[in-house]
Amino acid sequence: MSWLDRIRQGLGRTRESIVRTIRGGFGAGRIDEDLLEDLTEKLLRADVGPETAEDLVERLRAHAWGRSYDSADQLLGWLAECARGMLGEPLPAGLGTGLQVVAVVGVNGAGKTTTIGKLAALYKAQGRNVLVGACDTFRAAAVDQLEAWCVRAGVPCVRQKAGADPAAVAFDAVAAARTRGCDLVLLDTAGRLQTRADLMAELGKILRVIRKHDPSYPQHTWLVLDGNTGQNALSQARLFHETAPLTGIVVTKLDGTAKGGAILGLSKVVAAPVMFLGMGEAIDDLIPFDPDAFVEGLFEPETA
Ligand SMILES: Nc1nc2c(ncn2[C@@H]2O[C@H](COP(=O)(O)OP(=O)(O)O)[C@@H](O)[C@H]2O)c(=O)[nH]1
Ligand SMILES: [Mg+2]
Repeated sequence: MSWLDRIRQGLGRTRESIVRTIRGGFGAGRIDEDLLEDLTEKLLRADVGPETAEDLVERLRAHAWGRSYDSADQLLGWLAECARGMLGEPLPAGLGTGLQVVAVVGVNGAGKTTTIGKLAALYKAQGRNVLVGACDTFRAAAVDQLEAWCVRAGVPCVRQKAGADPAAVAFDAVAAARTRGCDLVLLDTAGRLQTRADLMAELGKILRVIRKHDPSYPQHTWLVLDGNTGQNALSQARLFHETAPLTGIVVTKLDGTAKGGAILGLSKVVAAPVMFLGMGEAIDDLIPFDPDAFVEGLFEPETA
């Protein structure tokens, strides 16, 4: 199956919810105030989330005000065009040259450790010399989980004992990467509630400490968001961005949710692009984000 097919397949539940709701709610009609109001409500029922629904509906207003449409499927097509406008252009491939440091952040259970395992395998397959740092020292089990992923991916893992200072582990991991001539460091960090100031301060310390190696580190800070969180993902993105300016986003667990549409609203919150989608628990279930395939996966009904 191609990546594009896998995006479509992974978004199956979200698409079903959107398509069923729009088909069930609209026949032929005209884009007027009543319709837009009704549509907002239906999009909310389809778990698109209030900010995203509002943005989408305003775009439809600008795109098609006063126009008549023949069927719910035509309306879906217009929504797809508007949704596409909410996403940026596909990313140029590649991370940059020289040692690249990626700090992976997010709330507890979002899928950070799993995503790091998948990223390690993916970049290794692209010829990168990868090293992983186990900076989630909060629980011993977290370090073991990460190490198991590193064994699967075939990359080294720098760890210390549970309870060690996460910033010290991050510093050591970058040092080890330089010594070994690695060109990519992935730092796993402890899950933190974006509303807990002390934990956010700890994240700030990790970033400050690795800058002692080189002020450009980490060149990448990727936020991992659980696709099930829907609209709350936007507030997570906002708050993490304040502590650790984000350069990329990974959305996980899209395989099991109907709330994938909320992602459309992310671009309004942070400039950081969605880079990958997590579509399962296996090592190769990480798919590069493609905006065209994503929009098709959300709005385009199955062709019989
Ligand atoms: N179905 C599915 N499960 C995932 C995905 N990514 C992570 N998980 C699961 O989510 C749970 C939490 O993941 P973990 O990586 O430990 O989250 P962390 O606390 O952010 O490090 C685990 O049971 C993972 O297997 C995904 O893309 N799809
Ligand atoms: Mg973890």
